This record gives sequence, C-alpha cells and structure tokens, in this order.
Amino acid sequence: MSKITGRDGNYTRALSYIVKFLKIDKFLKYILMTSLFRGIEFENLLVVSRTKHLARSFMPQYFGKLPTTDQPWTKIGQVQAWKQYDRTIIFDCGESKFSITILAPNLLRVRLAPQGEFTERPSWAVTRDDFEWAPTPFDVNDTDTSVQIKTESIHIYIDKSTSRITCFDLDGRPFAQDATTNMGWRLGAVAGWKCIETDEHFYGFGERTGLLDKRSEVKTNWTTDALDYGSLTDEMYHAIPFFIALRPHVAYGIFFNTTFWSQFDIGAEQPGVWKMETRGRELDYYIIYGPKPAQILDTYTQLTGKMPLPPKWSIGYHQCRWSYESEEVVLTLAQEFRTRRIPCDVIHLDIDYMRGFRVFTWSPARFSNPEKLISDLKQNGFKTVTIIDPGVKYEPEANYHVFDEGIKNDYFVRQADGRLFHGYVWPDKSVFPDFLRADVQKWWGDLHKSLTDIGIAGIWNDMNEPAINDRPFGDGGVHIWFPLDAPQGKENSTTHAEVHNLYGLNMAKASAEGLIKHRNNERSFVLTRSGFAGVQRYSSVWMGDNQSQWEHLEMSLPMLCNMGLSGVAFVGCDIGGFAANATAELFARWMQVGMLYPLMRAHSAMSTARHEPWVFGERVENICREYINLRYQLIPFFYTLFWQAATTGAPILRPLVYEYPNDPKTYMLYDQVLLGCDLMAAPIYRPGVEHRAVYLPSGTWYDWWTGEKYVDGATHILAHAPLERMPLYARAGAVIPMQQVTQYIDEHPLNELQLQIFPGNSEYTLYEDDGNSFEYQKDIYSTTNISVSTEAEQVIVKIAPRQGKWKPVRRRIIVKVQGLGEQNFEDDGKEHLLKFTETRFPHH
Ligand code: MIG
Repeated sequence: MSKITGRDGNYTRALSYIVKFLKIDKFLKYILMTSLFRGIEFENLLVVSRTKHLARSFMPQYFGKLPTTDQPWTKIGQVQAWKQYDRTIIFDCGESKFSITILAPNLLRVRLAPQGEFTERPSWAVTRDDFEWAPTPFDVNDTDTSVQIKTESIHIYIDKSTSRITCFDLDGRPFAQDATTNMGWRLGAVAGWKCIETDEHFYGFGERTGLLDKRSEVKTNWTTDALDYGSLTDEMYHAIPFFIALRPHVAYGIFFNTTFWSQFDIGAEQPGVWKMETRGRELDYYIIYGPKPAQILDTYTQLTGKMPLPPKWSIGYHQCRWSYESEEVVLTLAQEFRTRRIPCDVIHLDIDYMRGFRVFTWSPARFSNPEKLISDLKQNGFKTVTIIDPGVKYEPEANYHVFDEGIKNDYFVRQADGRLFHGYVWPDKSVFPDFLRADVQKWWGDLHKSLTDIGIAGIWNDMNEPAINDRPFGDGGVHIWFPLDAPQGKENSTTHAEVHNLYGLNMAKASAEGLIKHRNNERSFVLTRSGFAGVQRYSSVWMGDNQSQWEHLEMSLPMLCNMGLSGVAFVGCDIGGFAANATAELFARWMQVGMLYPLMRAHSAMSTARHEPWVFGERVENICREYINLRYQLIPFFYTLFWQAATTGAPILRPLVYEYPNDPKTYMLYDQVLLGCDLMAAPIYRPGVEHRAVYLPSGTWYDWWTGEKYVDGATHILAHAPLERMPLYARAGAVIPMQQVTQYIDEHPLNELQLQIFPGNSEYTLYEDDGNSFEYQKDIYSTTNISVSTEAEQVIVKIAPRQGKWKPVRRRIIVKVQGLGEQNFEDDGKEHLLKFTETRFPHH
C-alpha cells in the first residue's frame, strides 16, 4: 500500500480538489482533507467509512486508479484439451474451464468457470436461451498452437498456450482481442481484459452522464438513486452492462451477462486495455459483431428483447410536475393547454395524489373524485398517468389493503435472519415487495386494476433502484439498500447481491403486465426510473433528476443517444430541468431540444418555480407552441421510427456515429443528433448563443426552415439560430411523413397525410396502424414503400401500393418536394407515380 503524502505536490492538490466536491457529509470531508495533507494511508481511511463507496461512485475516473490492497488475480492457464458439444466448444485449462458458443454468424457467448464447473444460471436479462438460436454453420480447426472457429462473418482464434481469444473480421482486422492478462479471478470476483485498438471509441453503457465516447472512463453497473448527478457521476438509476466499441470499418458490442455488481474500465487502469469485472461467480459475456451499429443493436435486442409499440398518444407531449396537487389544479392546467392551443396528450400525477403516500390510494381531501377527474380529462383529450413507488407504508391493523395483503402472503423482502426488512421513503416506515417473484409481480400488477378501472392510462414507476433511506425523510440519514444477503425470489431464489440491479426492471414488468391485463386491448404507457438490460421490453425511461442548467441540457443529448445505443429507444429527460429554476431562454431552448426526445415530457420539482410552456411570457410561449406543434406534425414520422425500434432495435434518437460509423468526425460529435437517418438537429444549448458550427456528414443536406441546399457535405457550416430557431436539416432523399396539428392525438380523424420530400435518391417505408390497440400484433397494420429518385431537373416519387390489412380513413396524400412544389391525390391504396420538375413548379 503506497502512501499519498502531503508533500506530494500536484497529486495531493488534485485529490483535495476532488474531495472538496464529494457528496459526503462535512465531517468526513474534513477528515479526508486533513488526512490527505498529513499523509495518512488513503486506503485505510476509505475503509473506515462509507466514503469508500461514495468516493468510488462520484469520482471513478480518479479513485479507480488508487492503489488498493485487493488480492492479485489468478490468471487462466493454457488450453490442455478441448471438445465440441453441438454449438459449444469447451476448453479445459486444468482447474478452470471456458467455453465458446456460436449462436449466430455474428454472435458468440464466452463463459469462464474458474472452478471448472458451469452452473445452471437463470437468464435474468437474456430472453433467448442458447438452444433457441437457429442453427448456424461454423468450422472448427485445430492446430498445434491454436483452435480456430470460422462463421460466415467472423473468425475466432484461441491461442492454446495463453487461452487468449481474438476475433477477426473477414478482412483480418482484429476485434475483441484478449489482452495479455485475459481472464482471471480472485476471491469474490471474476474479470476479463481486452485490447483497445487505436482509434477505438466506446458507446452505450446504458444511462450515463457526460458526453458520448466513454474511453478512459470507469463505468459501474449498480442501480442507484443518482440524486444531484453531474458529468462525473458513475452509478446511475439504470444498469445496462452493454457497450459498443467502434473504429473505422470495425465495430462490435459486448453484453456482460451478469446482474451482480459489475464494472467496465475502459482504459483508465491501463491505457490500451479495457476490463470487465463482476462480483458474480462466472465470467459470462456475448460478443456481437457489426460492423454496422444497426446490426449490433438488432442482435443485442434479439438477446434482451425488443420494445413493444407504445400507444401513439404517448409520443405526444406530456406535462408533469411535482406536484399538480389537487383536482382543481389539474383541471386548470388542462384548460390552459386547450385555451392557449398548445397540444398536450398526457398529464402525470406525482406522489401527492395519494393519501399520505400510500400506493394505490387517493387523497380524499385533494382528489375527492378521481374517477370524475380522469373522465373529465379524457373528454378533453388528456390521458392520466399516476406515479407508483415500490415502498409500501408499514401500517399494521390500519386496513391498508396493500400492506395487509403483502404481509399475509409474505410478499415483502426479508433479511437473512427472517426479519422483515424496512426502510424509510415517502410513506415513512416502509416495506418492499420482492419483485423477483412471479407471484408478487402478478399481485402487484393486479393492484393496478383499481387505477385502470377509473381510467388511468399509464404508470410511472419511481424510486425503484430501490431508493431507500435509513431514517425518516427530513431526518438526515443516508441511502441504503437491502442487505446484500437478503433472500429474494422463490422459484429462482438468490440474494440481493445478485438481483439488486433487477429491482426496477421487475417492478416495471409487473406494472406493464398489470396494465396489459386490465386495460382491455388498449396499449398503455409505462415509465420507469430504474431498469436493467432489457428494460425496453416493458417500459420507457427517463433520466431521473436532472437540473435546470445549460450543462444538463447539453448533456441530455449524449445521455439519450447512449441509451438508444444500449437498446432503449423510448427515452427522455425532464424538459426544462427537474431541480432548480429555468430561465426563459433555457426553457425555450430546452423545448426545442425536447421536441427531439422520443419521450417528450416536461417536469419540475417541488419548491421550484412553475415550468409550464406559458410561464415565461409570450415569446417563449410561442416558441413552445411552435415546437410542440412541429412534434405533432411529425407524429407519423416518429411513429414509424418507433416501429423501426420495435422491429429492429434501432434507436429513434441517434448520434451521427450510428449512421456514419466510418467517419471519424462523428466519433465525438455529441451535440448534433439524428431522428432516424433523415432529420438532423444541431440545437443551441448555451446561453446567449445565436450561431453554431454544424457538421454536415457526406451527402447533400437541406436546411429544414429555408430549403437551402448544401451539396456534398463532410463539411462544417455556421448556422444562424436566433431564439426562435433550432437548426434542423434534412438529408437528400428524405421522406418525412407529416400530419395536421391537432391538440392531441386522435382529436379527430385526419383527412390529410403530407409527405415532405427532399430531392435525392432513397427508399422509405411508412408504418401505420390504429395507434392504440394490440391488433397490430394480429397483422392489422400497413406499410407503404415510397421511393424518391432524382435525375437532372426531375424528381420522381413512387408511392407503392399500400401493403397490409390496416386501412386509413378517407384522406388525401399531399406530396411536397422541396423547391419543386406539391401534388396531391385521393389515397386509394394504389400505386402513384408523381413527377416534379423545375419548369412545372418554378422555384419561389
Ligand atoms: O424523492 O415523486 O425522480 O421525478 O418528481 C423524490 C417525487 C422522488 C424523484 C423523481 C422525480 C419525482 C420525485 N421523486
């Protein structure tokens, strides 16, 4: 153990600076500071207090590098023998064994059993067992020094003397190459190490603050209430142990199949090496080859599941606040939207609608007739979403049905010694359902009937990391979680250490399944704060408690892009910022950016100023209206993107690197985003800024607002963006389906569909269905292929016959070609070929 002495110049100063900003209590900070300067052994100090955890969670980049007294790793030995069993090859390395299973031409699973025994592991996040993958051909060759496996798309090389695994693409470029230390274990942990190639960049990692590329950072997977997060925060609400590594022409994904505490170190400990470590018993990970990011996500979402199509109304604008605290307040709010002609579909009710924060109850004083409220809102075109937290008020003999039923059936988490676990959350002393259990999930899902019976259309799950205090709220105290040895589950029983990361996921699952069951053939909306890999199967997610600060607006785009690159497409941040007060300018800019979020919800915290679109005066109100209107016009475009996400796992909001993976200029580009592949935004996220550089990747682009054409990109332009303007561009060939502005989705049948087209060459598929029922799962949907081709002065738009069983109402299709005018026809579902030329429609 090395000492960090007070005389050690810069290093100490750097550390003290870090300590200064740690979120720990003042006393600990004082001890840390003084010890630093006295040269006390740092590690001992960390062990003394809970600071160890906090230090790691707040300053991983720095503290990850501190010398520790951890045991050395035992490295895997050489391959002594190997044997193939169907699609799995098992390598015998003395005491330990590892295996490689070929699941698809671009997908393999690697497992290491340090003690030589592969245990039957429940598959918590992976929806497809190994045997469920279609058979795929591959060859295995044995030489003196290596075993070589070839699939249709990759080669895998296993060096016998070191057991190192290296993959190659068909052009012989290596990827996912084991480092010199390749696999190892020590008491309570297993790990794997691989090389970082020159110019390799790292994306995904689930919910992460900071910018886009995570090289040189440490990312821990442990669901946490990340209150007051900033760009250096490590653990977040969601834990998704998945990332994509990318360089020109080569990209692969790694899904680390462990629900235990785990961590990626992307070159922080050793530049040139990335590491994955878990406190689980086995190393178990999947390598997914691209090379296109789209291919990686498609395969990754075959592993962890695709999202279902949400109801169309949930793609509209959501208004939320902690709290709209009474019926009157909610009704006035709803009326404001309609009077001011600002579209809105959803109103969220935060914790104050409940009676003393008891889940599945209503405050009789403030919400005396929820059924009437919800039906009034419904008449006015609003859907109501209520928050539900996991903590159940500990309240014996008080006729609180949720507590009584839970106790009677022993549904709540207990400690290892059998005593009921309790902690403190909003309802004060509380107990917590064991969502790992199928019977608890069902019970919880059924509790939602009391809400769906009165018309609740969606559920918002909060605090499900779970966030728990050791003392009543307001009494100070610290965050705790269930004891790590607390038993959980029934069929697959284990301890909290293994399934901590799954608590939010399983709560969201219970909510989603309850809603499906109790809302007859209507799709519902679920929103969860915490989740794990695969959360997209059950719920949308938001990035928790952000702040009304420019930095948080800026960070929102890379955060959401990395979520999208982690298989979770239906994501959003609180527009305007949750904590603190937005300025008028910040709010206007945030609404512009918010229009791009797949989940467009504004929210603000208790004791902040109100943040509705109209509170900042007329100018900002007009801006909000304009951008919310644009969102509503773009609903057919967004809905088609949701369908793409549901069928292929593609993100809705994409960083440019997703579409241009061979263009290194996109690798760090976090402040421009694509919706699908056709619309690109370059928002303003700084105060007082009216101009910004915009990178136009190769190809031709059009300014959305002025129609100005930029021929052959891969260049920067300077965009002018006064407060009313968010720079927006369309790719040549883009087909953007749009509709009339309505005040809410399904306000009235739409007798027009507009196709906004930009000259170029491309193919587009429009997806449509009723937007609300599950009939689409019975093939009641339609797709329309539209192709655009441009030659000299002429643009030809071919709308192919509509495919599928869903039929729109009577409508006209208006085709507008940028700069060349418009034509329209009655939508008869048949083929239409339209020609646009300069001469017929002169430029204006
Ligand atoms: O302890 O329900 O992130 O969106 O408004 C705070 C009150 C609990 C945290 C959520 C936030 C919500 C708030 N909740």
